[in-house]
Amino acid sequence: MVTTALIAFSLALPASQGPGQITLGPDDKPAFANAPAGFDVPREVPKGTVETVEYDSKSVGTRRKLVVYTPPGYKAETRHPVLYLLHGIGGTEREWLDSVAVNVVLDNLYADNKIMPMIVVMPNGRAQANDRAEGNVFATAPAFGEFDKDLLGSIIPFIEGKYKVYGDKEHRALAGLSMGGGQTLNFGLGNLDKFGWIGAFSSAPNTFPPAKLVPEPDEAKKLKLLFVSCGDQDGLMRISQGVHGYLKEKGVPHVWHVDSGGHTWPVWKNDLYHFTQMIFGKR
Ligand code: FER
Repeated sequence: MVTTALIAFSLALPASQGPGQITLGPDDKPAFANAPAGFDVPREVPKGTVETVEYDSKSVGTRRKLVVYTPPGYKAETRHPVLYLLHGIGGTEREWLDSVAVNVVLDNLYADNKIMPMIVVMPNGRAQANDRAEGNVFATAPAFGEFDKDLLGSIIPFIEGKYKVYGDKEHRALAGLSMGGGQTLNFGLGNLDKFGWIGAFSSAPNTFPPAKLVPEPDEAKKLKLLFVSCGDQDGLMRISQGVHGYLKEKGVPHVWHVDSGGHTWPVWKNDLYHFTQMIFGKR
């Protein structure tokens, strides 16, 4: 397993060696305060459930794993909205859960009446037969580009068959960090009929150029939420800045949140805390 810390280290290289120089502009500031202390610490509140399940991937041709969180009180009779949450280049379907207790964050937010009850699906975005984070994970980048076929063709139908969920874009969100942020922008903005809520955290160089991402700005304006964020010390900042600048120029409403921090988990935990409160409406 290649740790995110190693990738964070490589992205913290001096600008001359790293992926890009960071120059902050006047728009590049936080949209939110930090999540309150203890937001990710278990409390005496009703608990959701986490399970790992397997599905047949038609596009990869293998049986693959994904992690599913169902909220407290989930009953198979009640329909729920679904957030598909994608990991980074060094991760697998376990990365979000192993790095931040996604279930605890959501249980606490739910107990505080701050989120709608939702199912969170954490798939493996490396769409290839060996989908473990082994060896040179950067060499697996092309497989992240193939993941849309698996997500749309196998994962979403599997989830909608197995769980009691809504099947429309108003009840389907896509979010991810780094490689998963790029996938979210590429696949979410590329399938505006499928996703109503999009959250791209610290997106990586797999992100399509803005004009390819948003060829028809009027269509993207119909999204319920487009959330773009990055840490102010992240060597990949220029990618998110480019997306924000283009959306602004084209008048596409979006949240632009520049957190303090690098290409690291404190930033993504905060994104999870805020993004989940903004999707699927209010209780
Ligand atoms: C790159 C730098 C970073 C790249 C991918 C990443 C594909 C991804 C980082 C992550 O997911 O944390 O040049 O190229």
